[in-house]
Parts: sequence; structure tokens; C-alpha cells
Amino acid sequence: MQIEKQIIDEYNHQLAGKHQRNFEHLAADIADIDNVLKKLMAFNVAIPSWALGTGGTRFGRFSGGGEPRSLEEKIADVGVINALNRSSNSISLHIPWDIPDNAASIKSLASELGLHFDAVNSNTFQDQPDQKHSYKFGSLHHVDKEVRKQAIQHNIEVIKYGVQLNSKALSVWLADGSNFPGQLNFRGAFQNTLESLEEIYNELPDDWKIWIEYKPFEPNFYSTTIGDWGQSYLLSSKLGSKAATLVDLGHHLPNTNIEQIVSLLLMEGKLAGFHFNDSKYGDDDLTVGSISPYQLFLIFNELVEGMDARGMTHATDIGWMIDASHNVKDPIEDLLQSVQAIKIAYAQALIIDKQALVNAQQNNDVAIAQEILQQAYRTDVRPLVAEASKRSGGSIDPISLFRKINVREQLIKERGLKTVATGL
Ligand SMILES: [Mn+2]
Repeated sequence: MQIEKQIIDEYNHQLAGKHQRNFEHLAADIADIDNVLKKLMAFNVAIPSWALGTGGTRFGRFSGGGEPRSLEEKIADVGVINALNRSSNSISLHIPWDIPDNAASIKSLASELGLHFDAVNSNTFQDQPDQKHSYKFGSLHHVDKEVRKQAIQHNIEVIKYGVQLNSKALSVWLADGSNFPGQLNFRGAFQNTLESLEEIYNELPDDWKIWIEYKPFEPNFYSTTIGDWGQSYLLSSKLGSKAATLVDLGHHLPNTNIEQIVSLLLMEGKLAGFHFNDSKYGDDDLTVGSISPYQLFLIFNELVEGMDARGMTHATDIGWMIDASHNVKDPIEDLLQSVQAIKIAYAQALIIDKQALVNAQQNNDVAIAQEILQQAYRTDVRPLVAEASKRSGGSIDPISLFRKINVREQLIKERGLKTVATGL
């Protein structure tokens, strides 16, 4: 289904009085309001193809109604999200869950909806029915060269699918690791991984990047071969300028200072991009901003400061993507909430009084430095995000419009009540 522009405009009109009052009140205190709005309007977050169905659990999976049954229907759902918020103009595919059989028609369907393809993701953490060797003991780090070869070939195949769709990056996350001490020689596992990644790296087109994701534990519980940002950074440094580290917010041990990691990776030009989600205990795949919104704001503070220091364009010089999928919410509503939370944190970071913060830091004025950050964080910037969405042709309140016009009910009518999307 597609949402007519007129429906969005009519609903915006209904909300206009209250919104205008709130926006003007807020705008009066922001010096470069037009610049802030311009940045918010340019900011887009990619939607992963596996987040459009309910899932994200190793235990029971309880499908919701009207889930997309095909890649075409997943693209249609991203089209709905983007029509409502005007901040989700790309989709990130996972191979083999979403193999584009006919790339030309998939590409034209996406571009009709104003969408393009973000990074493609490989999968060597599961065995596929037709594959020769098992990944039970790992893939790119495997002790058996034949298994490594198969995993390398898969990644090269994913690049080929991505090229057909005009994607520009391969995102690699490995489940490789060990469950028990003694199972692995750590150096051997690292060397095998590096050599495998070099073979994949050599197949990248000139204008492509490889993003190397890390994760401390799960599915392996003793060691992970790319377990933290240091190991990812080491690999991406050895590979070369097309390789960089991908930060997934859920892939850190509790209380890790993620904002400091972000700051240093940016300083080194090695921050590839982001997988947004939130976490209470581990890789929980909870909705961005639902558990630790202050941490999300502090991360955006480092992102904005670090990107500005290098003269980078916020919207496009880093890959922004959501990586979450869970069991109890309507996936489209969850993704709308996620993008809103990201834009709120970004807007708060944009309104920080940067010069005052630099001065406070130079004077070791700790109390004022904290005041400056919290002044921005405690500002209700939702009218700013709403105004940016409205000016881009989206809704002032995407979720309430989604509910009001009964999108899910229509999707159930079109697709049926018992549909299951491919994915986690
Ligand atoms: Mn991820």
C-alpha cells in the first residue's frame, strides 16, 4: 500500500495549531535554527530488511498479521515508513534471507518509492540447506581452508548482488568464536580471519567499503574472534582504506563507554557506520532510545563533534542503520519509534552550545560542562523533529497517523493474518 501525500497534509493541518506554538517557542532559543532544520531534514536512517517482521528471539516467534511475504513487500513497508517520516529512504538487505531474483525490477520498485539500497549484509552464521561445509565451528576463521573458501565465496556473491542494486558497502558480522578455553588458537583464528577478509577486500569495487562489525559474546560464550572495537580496528587497519569498523550499540558489555569508542574511531577515520538499537543486558535488540536515551545523546554529541572536526557531512559520510527486531510490537511502529528516537538525540546534539563546552573543558569547569550537555539533553526537541519531517513532506506525528489510517489493518487485508517474514 502507499500513503497519499494528501492524507499526510490533511493530518498535519489538524495538528498545525499546537505544533506551531510548540515549534515557535523552541525555535526562539536556537540561534541557527535553519541550519539545524536543514541537517535534520537531510538525515536518513536505513531500514534493515529483517526488521519488518516480528522476530529477534531464539525462542518462540509470534508472527504479527500482514507481515511482508517477499522482498517486494518489505520494500513496500519501507516505503510506508519513509512516506510517514521522510527519514528512512534506504533499505539494507540480508543475503540469503532476501536474495533479489530480479535486480532490475527490485531496483525500479524501490526508486518508485524514493528508496535506494544501503549496505548488503552477508550471513555465515547459519548453514543454508544447499551448502557443502558447515559453519558449526566458524566461517572466515575456520581451521579448514575449504570452509573458509566457501565463506569467502559467499561474501563475494553478496558483493555481486549489491553491485546490481547500486549498494556501496558490504557489512560483515561473524559469529566465529569459541565456547570453551582451549578450543581455539586465538592468533590462528585472527590470522585466518584476516586472510579471508583480504580475499573479500580484493573483490570490492573501487567505490565500495567493507564494514567490520564486532560483538563480545553470543552465539559463542568464551571468545569471539572479532570481539571488540580493537580487534575490528586492527583488521580494518591491516586491510586498508576501504575497510572500517561498524559499531552496533548492542554489541558491548554493560556500561561500556561507547561514546569514547566512537570518538576515537572517528578521529582515525575508521568509523564506518552504526547499527542502532538499545540494550539492557546484552544484545537485546530493544528499540533505540527505550532504555538509555542519555547514552544515545552522548554518542551523538561525539558523532557531531567528531564529524565536524573532520569536515564530514553528517547525513552521508557514515552509514546509519537500525539493527533491531523483536517480538511484541508492530514492526513498522517500532521502526518509526526508532527513527524518531535517533532524530531526537541528533537534534539534541545539534543544539549543544559547543563554544561554551570547549571553554568549560579548557577551564576544567566540570560543573558547567555537565550543565551545558544537560541543557541540550533536557530540551524537548520533538517540535524540531516534527517540523523537519513536515518540511520534508512527512508527518508531524508519524505513529499516530499510522494508527489513524489503519495501515496494519490494510496490510492484513492485503497479505493475510498468518504471514511470516524471512529473517531472525
Ligand atoms: Mn548489527
